[in-house]
Amino acid sequence: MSEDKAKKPGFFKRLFGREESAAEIDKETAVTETDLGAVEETQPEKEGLSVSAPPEPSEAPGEVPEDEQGLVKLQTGLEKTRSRFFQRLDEVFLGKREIDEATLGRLEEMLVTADIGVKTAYQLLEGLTERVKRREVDNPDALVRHLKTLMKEMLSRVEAPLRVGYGSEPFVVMVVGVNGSGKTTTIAKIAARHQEAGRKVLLAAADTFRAAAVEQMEVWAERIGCPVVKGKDRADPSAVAFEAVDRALKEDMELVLVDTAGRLHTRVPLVEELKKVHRTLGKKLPGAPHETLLVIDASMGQNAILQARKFNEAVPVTGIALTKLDGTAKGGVILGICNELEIPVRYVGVGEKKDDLRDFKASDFVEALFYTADR
Ligand SMILES: Nc1nc2c(ncn2[C@@H]2O[C@H](COP(=O)(O)OP(=O)(O)OP(=O)(O)O)[C@@H](O)[C@H]2O)c(=O)[nH]1
Ligand SMILES: [Mg+2]
Repeated sequence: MSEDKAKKPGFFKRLFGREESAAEIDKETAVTETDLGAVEETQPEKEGLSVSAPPEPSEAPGEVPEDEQGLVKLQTGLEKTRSRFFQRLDEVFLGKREIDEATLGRLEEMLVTADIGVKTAYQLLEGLTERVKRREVDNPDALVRHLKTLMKEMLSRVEAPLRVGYGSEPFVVMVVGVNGSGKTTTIAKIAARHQEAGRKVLLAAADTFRAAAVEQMEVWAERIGCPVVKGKDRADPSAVAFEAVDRALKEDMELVLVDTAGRLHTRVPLVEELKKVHRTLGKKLPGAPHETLLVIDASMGQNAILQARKFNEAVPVTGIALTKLDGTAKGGVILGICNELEIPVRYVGVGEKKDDLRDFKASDFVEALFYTADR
């Protein structure tokens, strides 16, 4: 990159993605910045899925091969995060050819107030400052390149896609998360993927807290073409989970996905309920659940980390699915999650349709974040 280019305002915007107006960003921020307590209240009962009708299935695949199509979705999904991130990075380097102390100060402020979390921000900053001091990095372009490398290193520590072990017994996944985070949708996406690969999948509607949750699960099950175990209204979720594993064992099912309620996670009853479901699964099938997947809505920003900690106290979370990356500018939270929680990130959700789930891959993620159509 020429230094002249770097000097011009808007350089990073042009280099890294489309421009997003400040008004758009503010609007997005205003909607999603809630405290942990407010999360439960502000999760909308959106039209569509959370009531009963899932969105229409994706169109038939076009010319783009599936994996590439998935990458495009990731790139598109990260558009808001990319715009916000680079708009701010752009401001840091405005009119700068070299990296001086003032630039580093602005970079510090930018990273610390980004959605990645203070601890993670300082870790990245430290790595960058070290390079600057050693004179290995002396211009904005090199600094951004190095930032990208550091991010990849950080994220790759938790890259561990869920590998479902198909054995003589069913592989059981218990899915937890606050209401509206995308649990049921993520279950449907995972189920569809395995069902399409010819596996025998069973869904367990153990979110018996509200009737609509069971209905939603049934609609998905029908669409995907797999059976669902449900209890009566307000049935004991553990009983549903037990029955599901029982059926899976009898019918040689290979994968069981257990949905749970997400409400009131800060109150004792839900925590106790989740513990009981977890225990019951293990009693019925030693070793189950083989995965306890925490679904987190990326737009929760830093609250996502708090939520993860709370759930992890209730049941040992073994993996994370980060959803709704497509609807937020706060996708940077993934860095904080990876760095502070050290729980494997299994999936990223980039839309409401059944194909909108990708295995989390650090390199793909960072490349998508830094993606520009011009290259
Ligand atoms: N844009 C987008 N929307 C998503 C994604 N995942 C889920 N959603 C939407 O988020 C809303 C809530 O999803 P659900 O799957 O019902 O969430 P839940 O955690 O099961 O919610 P409760 O059953 O109320 O606890 C629905 O409208 C979904 O379509 C995603 O990756 N991107
Ligand atoms: Mg649900």
